[in-house]
Amino acid sequence: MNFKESKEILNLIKRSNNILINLHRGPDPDSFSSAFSLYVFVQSLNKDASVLLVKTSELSDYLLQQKYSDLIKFVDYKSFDFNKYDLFISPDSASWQQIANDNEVKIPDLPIVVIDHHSTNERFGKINIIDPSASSCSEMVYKLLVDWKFDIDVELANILLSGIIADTGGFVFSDNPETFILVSQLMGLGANKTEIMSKMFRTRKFETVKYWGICFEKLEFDKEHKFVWVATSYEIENKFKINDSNFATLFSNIIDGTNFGVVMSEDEPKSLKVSFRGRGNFDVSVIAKEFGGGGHKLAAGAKVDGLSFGEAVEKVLAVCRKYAK
Ligand SMILES: [Mn+2]
Repeated sequence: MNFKESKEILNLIKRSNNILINLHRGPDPDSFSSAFSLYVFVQSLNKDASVLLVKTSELSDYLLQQKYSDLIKFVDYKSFDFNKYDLFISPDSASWQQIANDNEVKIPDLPIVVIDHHSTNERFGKINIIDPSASSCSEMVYKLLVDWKFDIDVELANILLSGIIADTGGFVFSDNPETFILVSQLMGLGANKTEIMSKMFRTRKFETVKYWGICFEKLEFDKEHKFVWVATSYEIENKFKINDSNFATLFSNIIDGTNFGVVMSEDEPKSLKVSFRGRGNFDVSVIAKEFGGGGHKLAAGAKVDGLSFGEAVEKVLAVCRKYAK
């Protein structure tokens, strides 16, 4: 058994009929892959299942092209009626806030199974499997499916591998040898690593690359504190409307002489999305935490709401400088 909780979770699923599975706000491919892998499994047991996403979130171009993306139910957790459901499975989500995207929405009164690899996870479930050494939640779901002796077909192997590839930034952010053993197993089941990598990292719209040009142009180097940063206002975001630029992951953390990179974008007026990407041994998750965000040592994120663009950017930079020392 990969997890001591595997059997208990399986029993819980078997006893349930209407099952909810969530994507976290601003879903990434790992959120998507882990949720729909669980969806496929639950469906195989003839259960009714729904995959929920808070309606304030948008899907990236990459996710829009994936099978199952049209099954996502966009919901307002504030008014959602949980009554007819008997189980809530939450993959890749560190807190209820990351699911509901609203501090006022209370955790629903039904059994919750939390499966996550964020060290910042708040353990808000009845059963919580948290493994910060896992590269991705998809890796954990794969191990659960193995424990449940599920017959993983080529399609599911591809979905699972996509989640692992995404969260490791194309195998850059993982040093756990076990991850590569699991990757090898998924490839053995028919998953196509080259095709996934090509679609995820080497296929971008022309407009996205032009948008990156603006980010490069605006990139600043704080030499004293050894980090680079860029901030784009709502005016720019609204003009390009690019919801999956990946500038942070691809470029903000490759610059010589830096410990980390910060990419800020005002996606909505007075709502600044902040992505931190560490380099080497620098832990950016502590900076994200100061803003109520979270994530991993080398990749973390947060949101700063309610301040003007200039004020929000200054606030983020001040905290970055505090931790840079
Ligand atoms: Mn993840």
